[in-house]
Formats: sequence, C-alpha cells, structure tokens
Amino acid sequence: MDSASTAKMESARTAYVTRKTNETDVDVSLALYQFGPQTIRINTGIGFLDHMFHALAKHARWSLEITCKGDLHIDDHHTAEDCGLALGTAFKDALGPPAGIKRYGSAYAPLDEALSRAVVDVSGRPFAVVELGLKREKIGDLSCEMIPHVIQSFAQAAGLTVHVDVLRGFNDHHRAESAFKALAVALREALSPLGSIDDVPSTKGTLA
Ligand SMILES: [Mn+2]
Repeated sequence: MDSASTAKMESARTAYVTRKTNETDVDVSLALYQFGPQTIRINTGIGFLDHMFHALAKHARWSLEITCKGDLHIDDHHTAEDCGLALGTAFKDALGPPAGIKRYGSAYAPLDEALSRAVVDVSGRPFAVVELGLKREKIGDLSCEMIPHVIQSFAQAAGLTVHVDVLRGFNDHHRAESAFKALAVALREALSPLGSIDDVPSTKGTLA
C-alpha cells in the first residue's frame, strides 16, 4: 500500500466505546490498523487480564487503551466479562462493514513449552469454542474460569466465530498467553486488506 492508503486505513477503522453499568465502567479506544508505533495502555484493575489484552493488541498490531473501574471487591467476574464485551463492541464499531478484508485467519503461537492454535472468521456470527485446559484456580488475580469467558465475551460482541485451543503446555501462564497471542495473529491475518473496500468476502454478498 502507498502511504496515502496506509494513512486512510489507519484513520478509518477506529472506535471509542464506553460501557457503564452498576457493576463496571469501561472505556475502550481501539485502532485496528496501526502501521506506525502502537499505543497500548491497559488498566482493568486485574494485572493478568491487562497482560492478556496487552498481548492481544501487541500481536494483532492494534493501538488499544482500556480502563475499567469494576466491582473487584466482589470478585473478578464482572470486570473480566465486561472488558471482553466492551473490546468486542469496539472491534465491531471500528471494523464497520467487513469489506475489503481477508475474513478468515488462523495462527499457531508458541510460548516456550506451550502451543496454541486460533482460527477466526470475521463472520458477523458470534460463536466461540475455547479449550484452554487450565488447571490452576487463578493466575494472579484472574480466575482461570474467566479466561475462556473473556474470549467468548469478546467474540460475542465482536461478531466473530473463533476456535481457540491450547494444544500443549505445562505452565498455565504460558498456556493462556500463547492462546491470546495465537488469537491476535489470526485476527491480524483475517483483517488483512484483500480486494477493494467494496469487496464483501461472502458468496451471500453480505456479512451482517
Ligand atoms: Mn507472560
């Protein structure tokens, strides 16, 4: 792409989402195509969740800012779920009509002994199968049961079909992180420009 179309792509597919309930107050700012230096600032109040969103943004080549003030005095559930939903909404808003993109993406990402595979379809049909096989109760302050739930919440709000599997790995931190990295790389592929901006990648002629 020449620099004019690069600049156009960078400015076009961005979103700002705020989601406020009695349980959480989330702000998300997302730029899906960041060709220059990325800005990534994540503060959800849950360190390991920040680490996962940071890995996702970094390897998807997004600029992403998330701040959340959630009811962590209860537990991590609302914060983790609502951050996933808000990020998904931002993704959907930023992308707009899913034209001029490859649509499908798949990737493997290792992290030392751990290996994950992610397959995504920017389909407008939310469906998530997430098999992480985590054994610990928590990683840092994030419950392991919430980790697949974050990916499911993101996929649901974003309108993505995702299949994420951790294929092997002993260390749960590595397993989870490799899953987010694989998802990031798969999304980067799925969003890669293909054809013209009027080109809807569907035989049906629409992805809604
Ligand atoms: Mn790590």
